[in-house]
Amino acid sequence: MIGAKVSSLFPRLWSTISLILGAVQYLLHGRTPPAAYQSLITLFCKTGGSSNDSLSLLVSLVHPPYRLRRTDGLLGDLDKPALDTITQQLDQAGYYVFAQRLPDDLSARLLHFALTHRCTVRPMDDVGTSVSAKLVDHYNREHLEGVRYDISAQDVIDNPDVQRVMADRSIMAAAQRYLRCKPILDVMSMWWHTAYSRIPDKEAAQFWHFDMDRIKWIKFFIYLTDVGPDNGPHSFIAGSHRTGGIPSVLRLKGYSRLTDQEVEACFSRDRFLEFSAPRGTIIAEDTRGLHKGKLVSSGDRLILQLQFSNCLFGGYYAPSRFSRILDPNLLAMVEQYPRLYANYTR
Ligand SMILES: O=C(O)CCC(=O)C(=O)O
Repeated sequence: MIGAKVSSLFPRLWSTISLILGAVQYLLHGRTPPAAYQSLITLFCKTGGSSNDSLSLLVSLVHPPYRLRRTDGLLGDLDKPALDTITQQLDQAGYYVFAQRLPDDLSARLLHFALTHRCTVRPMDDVGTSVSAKLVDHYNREHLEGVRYDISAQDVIDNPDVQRVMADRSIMAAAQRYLRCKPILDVMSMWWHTAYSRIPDKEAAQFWHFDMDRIKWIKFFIYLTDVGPDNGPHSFIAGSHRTGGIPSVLRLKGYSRLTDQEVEACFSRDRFLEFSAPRGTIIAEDTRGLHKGKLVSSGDRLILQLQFSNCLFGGYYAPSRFSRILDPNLLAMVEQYPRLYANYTR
């Protein structure tokens, strides 16, 4: 009763109280109450991101970065100047496209895995919420059934080639530098986008949006097929991840999908980026900024994605744990960096 009154009179104050109470519960029980997660989103929409920035500062104090002895790997040997350059561009523009690509044999094996492994067809916007994802034996390029096909997080993390990427020291180093704290690798996903539909689909993330599942995070998108302008390149608005980077007129629409027209009215043309790039390309991006997958007009696109966060406070993801660690480097990394893999080892 009192809560309802305070929340209508002082929404920002109420969200702050609910967030603090939720953070205490999270620290005690490791779970974020739904109301506190909603408050994280509400405060982002109201403050433009300064609420996330303050919380991130606290997390960095509690979990300062690991001292890394080695930072070499799939992205090359990332010495201090290289990490400085990457972090500076991420801070300013919100994205970084690495010159180093995934080795072609690794991309080829991951592509084969995604072509032969079971996956689910994600229900599209026009089918109502009662329809659930359809499990199929494998993604069949000759017989499309939807726009987005997801391979389950469990199957993704149990793949030995994915485990090699998860164990990569250079990717981890870039993530840690950007997050300014010990990172947690908390979301692993792999999905196809297809040319099934002529109109963009919200459920397949083909409308502009920002993410807000965590306090701070960074995603690595790895293309496993060549991506040209017709294959649904990942798209981003440069600099929109910065505090206040999304104008309030868009933020105040809440946590929702936005049309091209709404977004084009707010940013100059030169800020709109489409990442057309060959297979193996790795893009780091702070998806607090506005982004989407462009509609696929021909062919398809396969992505492997890693998300590193500064804390697991926030949205709920079904838990998954490694069934078996098959990559020897990953075993060593899990021992060395327990917080990094806590989401998959608990
Ligand atoms: O498929 C894409 O390019 C968009 C992905 C996306 O929205 C996300 O990972 O948050």
